[in-house]
Amino acid sequence: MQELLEYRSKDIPYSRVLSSMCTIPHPIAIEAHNHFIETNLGDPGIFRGTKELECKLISMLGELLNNEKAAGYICSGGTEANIQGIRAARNIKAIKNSNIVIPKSAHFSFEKIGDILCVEIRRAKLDEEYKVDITAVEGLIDENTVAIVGIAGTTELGQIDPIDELSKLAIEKNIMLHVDAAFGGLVIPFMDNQYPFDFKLDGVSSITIDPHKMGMATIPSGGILFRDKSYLRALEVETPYLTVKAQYTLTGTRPGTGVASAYAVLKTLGFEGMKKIVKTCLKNTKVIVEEMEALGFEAVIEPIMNVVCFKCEEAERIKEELYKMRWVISTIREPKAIRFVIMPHVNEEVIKNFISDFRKIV
Ligand code: 0PR
Repeated sequence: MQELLEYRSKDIPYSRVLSSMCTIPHPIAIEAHNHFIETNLGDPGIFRGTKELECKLISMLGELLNNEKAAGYICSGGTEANIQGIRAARNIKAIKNSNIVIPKSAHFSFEKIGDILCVEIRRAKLDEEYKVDITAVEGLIDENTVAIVGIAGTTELGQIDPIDELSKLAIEKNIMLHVDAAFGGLVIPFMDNQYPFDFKLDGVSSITIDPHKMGMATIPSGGILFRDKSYLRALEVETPYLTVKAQYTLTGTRPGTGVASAYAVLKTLGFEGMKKIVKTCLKNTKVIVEEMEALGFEAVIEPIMNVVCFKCEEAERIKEELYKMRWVISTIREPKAIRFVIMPHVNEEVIKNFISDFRKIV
């Protein structure tokens, strides 16, 4: 145990991390997690209660995303959720040499998707606000396109694509629309400004929404939700010797801890509690913006959610200098900028400490 703790002590605590989309789990999430440590949803006939809980959580998330009929499961994270969303689209369409059209701003998990699923990945350019350009998406669609993708909360800038327009396009072209709301799914519903991004839009067929990001659940807890359960059938394989006859998940053995912890947080905080957390993160994002502007930095876009980037030619050097001081920030390449994610652990005190060290560097 001593050996383990020595290694663990080398990790950088979240109080010095301004680059992560994960955070310290909510205390109720940890308690819930501990009760489910031995559960395996890969064999739901054994873990019947945990499976029932997963169904309840999916209904809860479905309700949040404006669709009581939503079907899906809690997975290892946004990567698996995106894989499964596209895999369902590919299997349903069953076209040879299929392709998907994604925004240039899409998360790198789509690189893996192209490789694993053998679908061609077509990247549509962005407009001046870093949202996907609808005309570019339309221009890339052809008879082999099985799905288009929109991002509700881009990894780098927290921008939201025009999902309503993508939805119209998906309906018109009779193809699927997968929305990657891995981060934004548990932010946007709780913001004062509303952005259409969920199943309320008829063209949306699947949504990635990760409780282990803004849902403050324990890792791993990702989410994939489909418009209805017919999509899950496109993912099924037979499981002859299990307590159930088929499996639609990507992994076999999978933990129930993420289900329990995500459920516990949402149930305990409720809609109003989540709203408060999001409000605080947005307020702290404003604090960072004010501090950075006072130092002469300009935001790449006015932050929509609790992700913000500041133009900086020396972003890489500054990141390295900060890392030597045990601060973790991130950078983006286009445009060259410093990136912050203002998660619940990035409170006013963390910001104050950070800015004080940041000033020394710049
Ligand atoms: N989709 C979007 C929009 C994402 O931002 C991410 C991850 C994913 C999908 C993939 O999710 P998983 O990593 O759960 O498979 N976004 C962060 C990123 O790659 C994840 C992250 C979290 C990175 C914590 C660093 C970190 O410390 O930047």
